Amino acid sequence: MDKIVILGGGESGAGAAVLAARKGFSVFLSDTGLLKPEYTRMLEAEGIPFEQGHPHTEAEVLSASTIVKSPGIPLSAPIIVKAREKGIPVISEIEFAARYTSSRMLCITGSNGKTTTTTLLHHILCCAGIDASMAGNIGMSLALQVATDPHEVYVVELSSFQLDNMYDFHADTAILLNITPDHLDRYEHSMELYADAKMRITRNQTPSDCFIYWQEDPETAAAMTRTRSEATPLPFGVRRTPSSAAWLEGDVMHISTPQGAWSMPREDIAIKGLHNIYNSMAASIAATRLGIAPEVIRKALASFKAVPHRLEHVAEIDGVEYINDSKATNVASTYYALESMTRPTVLILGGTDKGNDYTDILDFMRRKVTHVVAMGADNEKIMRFCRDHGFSADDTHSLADALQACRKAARPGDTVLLSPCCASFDLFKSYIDRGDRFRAAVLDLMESHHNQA
Ligand code: UMA
Ligand code: ADP
Repeated sequence: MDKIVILGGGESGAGAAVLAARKGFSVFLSDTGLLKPEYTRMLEAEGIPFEQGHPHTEAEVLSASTIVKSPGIPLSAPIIVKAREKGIPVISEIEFAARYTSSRMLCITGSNGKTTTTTLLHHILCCAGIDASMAGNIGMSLALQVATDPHEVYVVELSSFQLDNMYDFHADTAILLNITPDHLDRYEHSMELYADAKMRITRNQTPSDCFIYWQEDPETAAAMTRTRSEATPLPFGVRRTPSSAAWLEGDVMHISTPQGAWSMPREDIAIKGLHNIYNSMAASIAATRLGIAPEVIRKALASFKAVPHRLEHVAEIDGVEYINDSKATNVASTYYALESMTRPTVLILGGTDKGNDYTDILDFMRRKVTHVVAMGADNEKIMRFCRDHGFSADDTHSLADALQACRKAARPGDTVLLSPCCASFDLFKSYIDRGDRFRAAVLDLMESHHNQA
């Protein structure tokens, strides 16, 4: 019997193990850390042997006929290098899961906007009465869904880590939102390698499939010269070109595909900011191509609720609006957060820096930011940037101090924006923990304010 070894026992690995067991393989799962109880229970219920809390046992792993690698494990991990030297195929959970389903795959990648666009497209499909589910870099793993809770259509958010080990996978619809620097430590600090990983979303596509991409993105254009796609191109952007499938004319979004053409005023779209217009264009093109009626798509775009931690309005206190954009963990996402600000802004920046070049946001900062509050274990780089460019700034090392500094700096009519440009791991468990604690602290502030009034 073929032996499948699963490396990593998180959401991805546990799901892959269950699917492999149900498909009759001999399965072994190995995790160097400790498994969450929910995953231990899952493996035990299926009778799947596993090891945890110590280095991968080489003899077990290297006797596999196929290895399914969790996305968090880098390709440079010694066990992966050894497996590849031995000629053992190393695939991702998505590649493995897709072998056991013929459901339609609508796939989304990009440096920023994946979760928003995946959730939006899923919302449109649900509004159209389609049996669709989200998978990939979001929610329940694709493998577990294929094994236990199958759907007709999957809207799959794909990270470059997942794409790295995809070979025969085929996306009916591929969306590439944008390519800006992120996760470069996993790609030998090469934008080209990172961009080429993103382009793997178009592998195995044929002219009956479509490739939806942002045509004004220089990195995507460069990557497309290296990787030719057979899929029907359906590009979007602000400006209309002869090949455009979506564009803006004044404040109206236009969609035009062979399956239908329609338009919608920008102000009727629930999620705000130019970046969300791009996300709306991508999701709308995909939905139109599936034959969903424009009225249904328009209604869905108007009723969509922003995903938490992405430009999430938290509260208005003393005329100051507080916005949680904790998911802005790189420069490009903060750039678009600032682009969408309509009021003078007190900006909370900081955390684990990924080699950021803050000059990319300098223009918007000059136009919109009245004060910076640095919030991180080490704020030296941000403080120096603020000094060099004449921004007043506070150097804080906790959420409580950061919020106090914001309270002092913000005037009625201002916005306090948490859009940190950085990962969260210096002071918080994750971006979710950072955003949740920011939201809770602001809501506490609002409550004590009401009690005083
Ligand atoms: N591990 C080993 N050996 C190693 C290194 C790690 O066994 O050498 C183990 C760890 O101890 C851990 C497991 O591998 O138990 C972790 O695997 P993982 O990091 O791949 O995490 P999963 O829980 O399986 O979640 C992964 C994705 N995580 C990452 O890509 C880091 C989830 O995306 C995804 O939802 C899930 O698979 C289901 O497909 C999360 C994410 O943070 C949301 N993604 C990154 C991002 O959005 O920036 C890319
Ligand atoms: P991802 O899943 O790719 O990380 P999210 O939808 O979670 O994307 O958004 C991450 C961050 O990027 C948030 O701060 C959000 O406001 C911002 N963002 C969302 N869409 C885009 C886009 N198309 N371009 C740039 N930034 C975006």
